[in-house]
Amino acid sequence: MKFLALFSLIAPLASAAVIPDKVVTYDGYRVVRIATHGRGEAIERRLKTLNAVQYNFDTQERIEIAIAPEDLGKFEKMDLEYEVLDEDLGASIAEEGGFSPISASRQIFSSLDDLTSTGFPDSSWFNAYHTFAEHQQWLVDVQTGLPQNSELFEVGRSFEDKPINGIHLWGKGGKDSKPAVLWHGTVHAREWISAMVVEYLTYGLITGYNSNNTQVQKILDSYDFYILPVVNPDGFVYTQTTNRLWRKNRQKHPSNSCVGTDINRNWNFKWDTPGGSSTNPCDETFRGLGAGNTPENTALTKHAEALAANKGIKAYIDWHSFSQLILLPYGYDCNRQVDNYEKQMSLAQGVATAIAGASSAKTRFKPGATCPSLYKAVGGSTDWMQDVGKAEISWCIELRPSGGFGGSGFVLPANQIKPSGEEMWQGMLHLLTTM
Ligand code: 0X9
Ligand code: ZN
Repeated sequence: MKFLALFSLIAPLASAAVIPDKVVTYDGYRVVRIATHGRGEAIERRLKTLNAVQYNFDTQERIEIAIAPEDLGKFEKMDLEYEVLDEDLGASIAEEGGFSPISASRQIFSSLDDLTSTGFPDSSWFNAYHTFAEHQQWLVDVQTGLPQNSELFEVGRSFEDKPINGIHLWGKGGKDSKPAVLWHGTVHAREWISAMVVEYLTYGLITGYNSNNTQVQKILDSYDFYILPVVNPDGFVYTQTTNRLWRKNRQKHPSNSCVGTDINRNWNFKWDTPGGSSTNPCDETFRGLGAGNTPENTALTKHAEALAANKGIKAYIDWHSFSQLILLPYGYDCNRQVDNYEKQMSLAQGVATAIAGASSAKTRFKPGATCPSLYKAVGGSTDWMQDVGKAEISWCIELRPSGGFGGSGFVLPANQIKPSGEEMWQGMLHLLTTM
């Protein structure tokens, strides 16, 4: 009786207290590539006993995984064939550098209206990674560079009620008068380079238009751009406060304590197809309890539907990292080819050539259809945009580094932001002038 009374006093207190998640430092984590020789699933099961984060889902040939220092001994005893990709992931995260945590004076803003411009940004923005609050401010600031031909918009709110917003740019003929070019960045929280590259391209369009660059003017006169650098704000903030390698959103699920849904498995197109997503809320590719049931996906779908119903979607690009790939649909079926495959492939090859020509480093990007060239992925954005959104071009671009690693996968040094942006600018100039 006494115990019950005490318990009923403590229980509400315990459930009211929000215990913050433990911060993961990744100090001493070793990233390895294990050769699986077709035994991927069995090896994956053994690796699940370790405190580790898996990077890839196509385990036929290899598994790339970051292993916690306390489990390195246990891993060695598994006697697997492997190579070391990163001796100390924590050290790479430190080298990524330049990121300043959200300070009390710069909280997450509830609305864009709360922000006033601090002036048109300079290119030093691209010397470092930034907080979500800074990305929001940057949109406000960059918009002042093209006040008559741009506006900011919000497509909806995240699970934690953060704004999912973007910038709309247009040229001659006024807003919403041309077919849409739609760009999404940072659907996967840990893929930080994607927001920076999307912003580099935005910066190029605005500065190019203003400096009377005829090529850029022609592009903006031909298409309405809808650019959303961070479509998964909750996940993105979580990578900066708690866990650098978080991928999903931060949605809670009834009757399961694991958090998060992969927004790129949640699109309402062939969502039920088995094999290209997970039904387990604890997995990185959890598809959600229903198609389109993430608040982020609901907002993005509604926005894309409106563009499709207006002047149509000319080109959609979902910006991810890493592996340096230009991925065409389909992800859900390895045997189905898009109707305009020749056109999309030849454009993608042109983009890859333009990227390689952008610097003496000759960065290689490989074009191909998602399922045959990467893996089966169901409920992905590009399949939806192709078949439901009726986009003419629908790609997922996996940015730097290459699959061979040039840093540590998702953790790319900040001094690679500008080169990544520049090569992609050359790639996009090709696409936007020839598509
Ligand atoms: O698995 C994914 O969602 C993407 N790769 S990532 O390593 N960035 O997670 C590939 C997505 C392929 N495209 C679609 N399925 N739409
Ligand atoms: Zn991704």
